[in-house]
Amino acid sequence: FANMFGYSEPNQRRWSRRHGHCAGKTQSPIALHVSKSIPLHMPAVDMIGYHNLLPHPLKLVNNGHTVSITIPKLDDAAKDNGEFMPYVRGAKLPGEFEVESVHFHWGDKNNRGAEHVVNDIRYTMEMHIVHRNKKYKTMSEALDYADGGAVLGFFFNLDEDDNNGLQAINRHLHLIPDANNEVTLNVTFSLASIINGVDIDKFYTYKGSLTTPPCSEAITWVLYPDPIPISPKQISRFRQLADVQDGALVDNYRQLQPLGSRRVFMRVG
Ligand code: B30
Ligand code: ZN
Repeated sequence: FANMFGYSEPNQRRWSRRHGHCAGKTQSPIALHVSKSIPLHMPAVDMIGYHNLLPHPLKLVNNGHTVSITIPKLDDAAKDNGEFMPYVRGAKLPGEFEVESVHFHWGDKNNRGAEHVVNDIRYTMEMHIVHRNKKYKTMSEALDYADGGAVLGFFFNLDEDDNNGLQAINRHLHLIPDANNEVTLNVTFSLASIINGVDIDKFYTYKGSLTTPPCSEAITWVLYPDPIPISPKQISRFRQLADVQDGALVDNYRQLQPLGSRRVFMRVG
């Protein structure tokens, strides 16, 4: 695990030694504020195929820094059969972006875990649906370009009831307790089922980076401030996972980065 990265403050300050982009001027995450954003008339994000079941076999991976759902690429037979990967376009997205993976950032305590801060609120968890610009063949190629990726970010806050959509993931977390554990899910689900109930007409968007090394400045961010509920039992399953050093995998969020000369846009109808 020589190039593993850690989330402690001293560790985060060292990211840029190996990954120069982490010291760039358009990094993520940032603090989002209604009053500091530019209201803009723009279409909502079109989420095409978000209601379809994801292709299987889905894998759920504890990679030591997050839990990631990896989505298999479609083979030719599936494509001939009319299947396609869910994708997004619209808003200020520079093209069409296919879904690649989904992962989470969470805290050890309820008042932290999310990466972006929304109107001074640090939510309990943030989910990232990662997409690759269709004009690039692989994510690693896409990350070399400013228009390479798009991440839709969703926030979670505590609620007494279990979130049924999240259960598709949550009930498997105990099967991947340690770093580099993975499990193949025998059931699939739709992206729409996880973000069910969110007001997708309300969002912030800005140009930034991956929030982990290599911190590539390739991401158009879209963040939905309307939080999704998660129960105490559900968040505790995330907190029970272990990281690479066998410590608790918690507080896997990056420090806020300077906005610099960038502008954040907020959709108005
Ligand atoms: S995030 O949404 O900004 N947190 C990547 C994508 C999105 C974000 C962060 C990273 C990404 O594609 N990283 C390169 C691929 N990774 C594999 C992975 O996603 O699990 C390689 C790696 O970093 O070692 Cu972790
Ligand atoms: Zn992320």
